[in-house]
Amino acid sequence: FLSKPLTVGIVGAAFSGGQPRGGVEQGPARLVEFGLIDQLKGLGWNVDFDEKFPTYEDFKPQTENKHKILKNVGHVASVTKSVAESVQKVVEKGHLALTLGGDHSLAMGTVGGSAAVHKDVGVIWVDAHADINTPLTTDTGNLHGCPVSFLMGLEGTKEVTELDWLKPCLAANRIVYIGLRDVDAPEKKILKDNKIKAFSMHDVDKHGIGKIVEMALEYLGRDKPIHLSFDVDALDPSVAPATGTPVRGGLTFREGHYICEALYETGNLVAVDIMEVNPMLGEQSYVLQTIQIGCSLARTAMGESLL
Ligand code: B3U
Ligand code: MN
Ligand code: MN
Repeated sequence: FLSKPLTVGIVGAAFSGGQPRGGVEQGPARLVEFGLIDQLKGLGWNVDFDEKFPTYEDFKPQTENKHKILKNVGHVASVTKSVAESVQKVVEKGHLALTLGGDHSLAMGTVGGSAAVHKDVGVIWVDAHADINTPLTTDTGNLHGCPVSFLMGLEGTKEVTELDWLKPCLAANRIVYIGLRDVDAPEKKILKDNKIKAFSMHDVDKHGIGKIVEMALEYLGRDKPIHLSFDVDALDPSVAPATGTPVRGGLTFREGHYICEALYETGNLVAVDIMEVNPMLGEQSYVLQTIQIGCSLARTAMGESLL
């Protein structure tokens, strides 16, 4: 699905408005500062990168949030719309879209953008959380817990008119989760009712990560374009501590990287998101460790191998 010579378009999504903790908007800048661009060039990629990516401050709406529970809807809507346009442009050119987050509400934009080009895209959503709350089920009102329901157009999403730029673009059978371990009760019901393929940490323990990725690819189709949306909180907090909602019992360092390596090997990746790196959380050494991992996940998804 990618044209030669291989080119990656970097979408720096410096945005934290889908959740309450500041700092995650600094993720992209810190990943770039750490040398990600040169690392990707070192792997042989042409890198399309605009140094001054938007801060999205001027995307703030003039009007107040009118929703009872959902927070910050107008801002999330305008930012995700812009991200969708950026990702779509990259993918249309036959380039890999690498989005650096930023919180995971941004995936409404990233998946929206890739699905606009590839109707049959399969999403591999690596996360501790299912991020499939709807406006009717969310407890927190944080939109980073809801992007998948908006992508699917589940009950209650259509009423959120700010987000109606996003048309339902993801069928329930075009996503596979890996790493789940903190799923709200109504989300469990949504996963069940819609027969959504989800591998929890229990399944990773049971089958091993090799088998899990194989089953995920078998399910989505080996000849289909793939969008990897990687929330670093899928990793164990001992591996990636600097993130807003860490949950113990997560993927090991190797399991996380294995997923990226195996998806690269398919040759079918069209988009990769590295989300929820928050450089403001925790001690400097923990922050650095998490930034390093954000970079190495991206590199392994783009061909860096151990041998
Ligand atoms: N399910 C909860 C918690 C959560 C979701 N995603 C993250 N946290 N990172 C919610 O807010 O919807
Ligand atoms: Mn997430
Ligand atoms: Mn998460």
